[in-house]
Amino acid sequence: KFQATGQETCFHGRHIGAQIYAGLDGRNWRLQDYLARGGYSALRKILGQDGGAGLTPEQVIAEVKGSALRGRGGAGFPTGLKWSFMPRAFPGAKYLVCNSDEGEPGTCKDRDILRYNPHIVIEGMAIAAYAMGIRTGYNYIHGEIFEVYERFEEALEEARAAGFLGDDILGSSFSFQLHAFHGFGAYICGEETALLESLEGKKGQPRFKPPFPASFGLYGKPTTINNTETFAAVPWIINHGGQAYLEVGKPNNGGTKIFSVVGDVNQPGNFEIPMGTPFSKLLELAGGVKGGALKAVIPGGSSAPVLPASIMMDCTMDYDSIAKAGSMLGSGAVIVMNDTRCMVRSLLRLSYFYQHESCGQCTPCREGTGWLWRLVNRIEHGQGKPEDLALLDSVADNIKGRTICALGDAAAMPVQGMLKHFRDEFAHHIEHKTCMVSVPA
Ligand code: L3W
Ligand code: SF4
Repeated sequence: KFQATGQETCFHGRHIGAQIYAGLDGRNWRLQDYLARGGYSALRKILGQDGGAGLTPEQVIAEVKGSALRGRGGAGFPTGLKWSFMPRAFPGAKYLVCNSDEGEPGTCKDRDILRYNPHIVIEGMAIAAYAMGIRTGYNYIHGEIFEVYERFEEALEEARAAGFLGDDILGSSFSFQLHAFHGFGAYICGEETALLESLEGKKGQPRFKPPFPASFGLYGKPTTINNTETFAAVPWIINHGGQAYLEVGKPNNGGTKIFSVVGDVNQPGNFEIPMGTPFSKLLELAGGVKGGALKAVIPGGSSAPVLPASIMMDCTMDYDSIAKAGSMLGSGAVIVMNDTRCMVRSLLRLSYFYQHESCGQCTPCREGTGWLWRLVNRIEHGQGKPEDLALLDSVADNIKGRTICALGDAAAMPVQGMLKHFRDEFAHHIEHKTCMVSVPA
């Protein structure tokens, strides 16, 4: 079913082929190429345009539920369950939104999907719209990747001209209008409710949840938001069945996942592998550790707590295994660090990012992220005090769970992960005013 071809080049690095990246060489993103790869056959199938009986919206949702597909944006929420929240009989407008506002440090998979296989996202969104009775959709694309936005616009034009989007798709009674939206480049606009605010033309600041977008979303209407990679998985599920997708991965963690392997590896890149693949195999695909021995890994984007090599080497790449190890799979950015990396310096870089990206709306995050950054900064620069470690813990604790959106937690968790596993390095910096890593044993 899924063969490792190992030879596709795409963006940077190597890929093992599966449904999203298979056969891509960077030039074959157009509609004719997608059709040649069997594209839009899932849409034809549900609409009964392939000679079959078609699938009802309920059958489509049942397949997605059976696949155990979980949201690929970071939270891993079950996709079929999310789709079932959409009130089908809702009398007014309702919306479908694709979150392509990829901004998590280390993550570079969604832009590659849009760059190399945009029609798979369009097809996945059309299927989702059919399943939930939605007629209007938007793809919110991160503001700093303008050429990806332009490519997606071109793909939309192709799909409209060929009758895969618009009124009475492929001669059926199903109509779906899909538009691309160029975002503004702020990390916080990847948070789903900030994204909706931004899409409405307002300042991108998160809303309180609940209500969730499922009941109060774009323009206050029921809205389903999924990540780019999540939509991209849907055509395969419809073509092969939810059960087949589930079996590619492991129970509760269906299918494949794209991991952006970055940092100290010989061949950084995006790798699409079955859920449940050992981390050691992923590391091997990325060419192994560069410049030293493996020291630590941030397994799910910068928001996830760091794990030391000894724990990480026992993990498989799926939501449950990484959560059990004390971190999270998040958006799938695997940040590899070798033993020359100073953890204080690494945390300083992360803390700077979060205090810079905080939207400033709630006090624990606005003030707390600044505190964290300043504390780590003074430890890094030899001005740390013995009480700073307890203070770091306490500030992180006072942010966690006390903010409107997940950015507060995302700023606190890396701090707590670092202190849990690498406290001695921080203590060394404070005591000796220098870095432990550069001091010979
Ligand atoms: C209806 C309920 N809907 C939950 C929906 C909710 C959302 C999804 C997950 O954070 C994480 C964060 C980052 N009725 C519902 C419901 N939903 N309960 O399910 O919700 P939630 O709140 O668990 O997560 P979230 O706010 O979506 C996302 C982490 O991802 N992250 C961030 C990655 C950033 C990117 C990027 O740059 N684009 O992917 C990385 O790890 O820290 O934990 O749709 O509405 N009862
Ligand atoms: Fe804004 Fe931070 Fe509050 Fe999120 S947690 S709403 S980013 S201030």
